[in-house]
Amino acid sequence: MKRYSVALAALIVAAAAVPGITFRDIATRAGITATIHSGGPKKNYVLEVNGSGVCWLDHDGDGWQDLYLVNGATLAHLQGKAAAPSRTYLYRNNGNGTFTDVTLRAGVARRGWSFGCVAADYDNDGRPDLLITNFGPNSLYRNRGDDTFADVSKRAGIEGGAIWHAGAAFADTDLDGDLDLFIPGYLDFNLRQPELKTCEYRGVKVNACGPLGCRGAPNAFYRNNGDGTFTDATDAAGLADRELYLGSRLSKPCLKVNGRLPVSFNGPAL
Ligand SMILES: [Ca+2]
Ligand SMILES: [Ca+2]
Ligand SMILES: [Ca+2]
Repeated sequence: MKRYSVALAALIVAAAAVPGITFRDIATRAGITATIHSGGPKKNYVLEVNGSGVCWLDHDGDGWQDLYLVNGATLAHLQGKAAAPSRTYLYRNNGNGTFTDVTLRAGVARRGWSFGCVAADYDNDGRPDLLITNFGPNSLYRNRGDDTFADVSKRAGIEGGAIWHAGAAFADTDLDGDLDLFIPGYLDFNLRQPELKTCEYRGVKVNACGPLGCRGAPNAFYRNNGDGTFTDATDAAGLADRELYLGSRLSKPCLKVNGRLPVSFNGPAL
């Protein structure tokens, strides 16, 4: 658990190397005060090690980028022994350096263990929609255009089953004008697996040793049908992950190959 800060440490370090550029942490003053959870402080399971993602999107079309914060949960919640400690957050940009929490009004509060998000206009209505990748079935929220979203996960057919999803990417792979969707599976994880063994990282004993020896989870590629639904075309597209690598991050290079955007994801199981 940690207090979320807009001033990311990596950015601060990078800025320090550039004369004349400095960053200040203004998260609290800006009204971004969400608490982000990722298991307990001991990090006995690999599920607790990864943090969660953020999306910038202008959900209400006022020209100001709004902020969506994905959130995690606890093992007790996963086991049904406790309520989720928090939820996801949508902060509306007020255009004056401050943000307002509009999550509940917008209908995008999700309580559970989520990892990533992608803002994209999957239904081509000109408004950004939100895909949330979860430990478990994924979530898709359609932007209604009235500052609210509809949960269309089941109808869209992109939930993907009870596996660990981390990253995702939209791309119009067949050039029909509709964004298709690739969601790699990360780890085949359940709480029956043993807790992490303590290891050393740069001479310090830590519990978070990474997914050493864990099997990966399968990928899914969904072709956009253009009517608000997707069809699982993983095998037909040649994107089935027979070796069960660990898919966690995605990139869409600007380079086009034969007029198409290639999508890559990270490498083999450790
Ligand atoms: Ca906005
Ligand atoms: Ca849309
Ligand atoms: Ca397409």
